[in-house]
Amino acid sequence: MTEHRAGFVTFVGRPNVGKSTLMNALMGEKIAIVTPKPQTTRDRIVGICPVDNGQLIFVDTPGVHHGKYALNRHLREVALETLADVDVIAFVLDCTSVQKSLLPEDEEILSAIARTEKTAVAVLNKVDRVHKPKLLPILASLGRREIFDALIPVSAKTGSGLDRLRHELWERTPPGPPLYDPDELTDKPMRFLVAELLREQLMLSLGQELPYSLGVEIVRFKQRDDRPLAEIDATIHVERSSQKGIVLGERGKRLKGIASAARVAMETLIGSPVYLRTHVRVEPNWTRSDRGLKKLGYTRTKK
Ligand SMILES: Nc1nc2c(ncn2[C@@H]2O[C@H](COP(=O)(O)OP(=O)(O)OP(=O)(O)O)[C@@H](O)[C@H]2O)c(=O)[nH]1
Ligand SMILES: [Mg+2]
Repeated sequence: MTEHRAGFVTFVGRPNVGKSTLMNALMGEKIAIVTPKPQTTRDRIVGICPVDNGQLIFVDTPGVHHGKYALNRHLREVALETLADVDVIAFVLDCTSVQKSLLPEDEEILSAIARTEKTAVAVLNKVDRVHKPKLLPILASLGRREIFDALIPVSAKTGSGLDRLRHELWERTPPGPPLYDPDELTDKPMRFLVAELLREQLMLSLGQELPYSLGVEIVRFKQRDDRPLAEIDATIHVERSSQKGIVLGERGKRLKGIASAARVAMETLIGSPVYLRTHVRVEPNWTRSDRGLKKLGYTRTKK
């Protein structure tokens, strides 16, 4: 019998490169929400994946972005702090947006990875969208850095390269006993996952700017004892009263559609009918101050 292994692998990179899609694809389960908009993920999220004789534990992180607000800084710190707590680092790039040069955020991540002196691999995601020869300059440039043990082109969307990626990560997982209960899928409570599903629908339905101003708080989550029904009350926080009107839409129609889509997703997750009530509240400029972040639960205490 081979030795039992268990270890943490984090996905780190700029926003929108596909870190969350990648974690979900490797898990075969939807753990983290995914949208076409940058800065979707706001917390570190653990996905526990059973593999042969062991556990591969994925840690999804927020995208590293040099924005000026407190929320941008918080997300960057959450991501970079995670590097210290894992066994293997997977640096994720979107090969449709990098051909030759890396952005300052990428450089910052690379320096942080180098400082950890940990095992790292580079994952070039979204290969379904580029002509393979176009990858050569970026592969060469990453190779020259001497930070990465392996350079792995993948498509989280089509699944191409994922078996190799899983294998490469597993090869680098240290020996050790299981770190989580084998029946667990994530470290996050149902309340968190449910809030995320509503935030996902809000982000998908609202225009370019608004998604960053949105925060979702589950104020009540109750599974009924007398029948299979989860009763959920959610508060959607926005930063300005004009945004409240946009979220609600004409006679509340937009929010009704969003809440209905979120409810369906929650029912799939929970496995029972859901009664979802939503309420929109203005929390002025919450993304711009540490106080605002704290109010919405974005604190840096780990896990
Ligand atoms: N074509 C293509 N699209 C992809 C692939 N992987 C992810 N995407 C898309 O890229 C967008 C961003 O994906 P996410 O997984 O949310 O990216 P992320 O890196 O987690 O983003 P943040 O949480 O904002 O840091 C979504 O629209 C995904 O569907 C891929 O392999 N190919
Ligand atoms: Mg993400």
